Amino acid sequence: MSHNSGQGGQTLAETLSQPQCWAKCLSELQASGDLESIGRRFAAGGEWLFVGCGSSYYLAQSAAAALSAITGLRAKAVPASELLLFPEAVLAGSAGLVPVLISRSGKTTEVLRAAEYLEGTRNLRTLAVTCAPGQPLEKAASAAIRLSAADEQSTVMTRSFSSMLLALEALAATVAGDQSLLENLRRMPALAEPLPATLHARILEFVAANHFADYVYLGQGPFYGLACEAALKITEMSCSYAQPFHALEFRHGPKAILGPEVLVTFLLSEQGRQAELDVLEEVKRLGATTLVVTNTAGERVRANADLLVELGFDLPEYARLTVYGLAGQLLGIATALKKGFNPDQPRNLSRVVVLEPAEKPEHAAF
Ligand code: F1P
Repeated sequence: MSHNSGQGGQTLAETLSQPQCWAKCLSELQASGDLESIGRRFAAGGEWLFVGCGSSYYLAQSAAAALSAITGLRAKAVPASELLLFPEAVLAGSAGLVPVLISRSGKTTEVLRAAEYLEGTRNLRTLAVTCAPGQPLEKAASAAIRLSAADEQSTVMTRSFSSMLLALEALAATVAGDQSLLENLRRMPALAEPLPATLHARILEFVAANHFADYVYLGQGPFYGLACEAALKITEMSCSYAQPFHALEFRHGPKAILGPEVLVTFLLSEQGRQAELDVLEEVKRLGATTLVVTNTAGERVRANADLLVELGFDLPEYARLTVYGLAGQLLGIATALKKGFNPDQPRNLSRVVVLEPAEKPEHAAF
């Protein structure tokens, strides 16, 4: 069966192609030697700043958390607009900063202006991460990681998100000199290969059998950015209302909305597992429907998950991070189709947000 025909066929085909795409991106990066040369060039940096917009910002959040855990270096993520509008707050106290500008298209105005500001006004050397070589971002930055194989035709980002995150994890492993993590990252795509098709079928069935009014996505540490991205997927594709939270933050007010028509998706970490499982049990007790993505499900997960996605990969947590994005992408596609939306033509969205010069605020950085 071709996944390329009909409504949402393009987005679905790109989503399902991820394991092959990851393998290709990693082998091209290995062949080019880019990660080693970029790692050497920026190794002296004491702090990393990941910058993007939309999905690329959420990927920046996960990449910052992953880089800190892998290298022990300080890292944070901001939307490009925050850097442009509040540069003193974002850059306060930073020394030896390595800014990483993330943009699938390499054309998003805010990201380009951030690159120009950091390179020009701040005299900092920046790294671009993009799926579109030859675009203005690559020219504005001092170095670039290019992932042409991950580019999409779709407006909504799926494999570009996961592949750019994977490349940044491989860069972190290179900076840390962690050969074992690099090898595990390279083993991951083959292990993930059977997952998209089976998960797609299960999610279609789950969506057909249930009605949801609201969507919540929970994750801690590097999973928080992935939770934000999953919420964005269902919003972009199906025009549903969705909110992401750090899992334990959900208790502090938001749980008021819980009921059977609220689908709560948990991206369970290993590090925070016990505390996150307590939230899962509470959410279930309060009557919500739950979707759990985890590597290994124990009894507590099984008893509280309405839909369980158990990866079962013999890999460390940071080598399988990108795979946790798949369920949210497929849920977005299935929900869009059920609600009569076409994921290939998301309402009100364009593939790139390009601002006219007239919209440039009167501010030093912007
Ligand atoms: C980022 C982005 C997308 C989003 C939207 C517009 O683009 O915000 O995440 O889906 O349709 O662009 P980029 O800077 O990564 O190209």
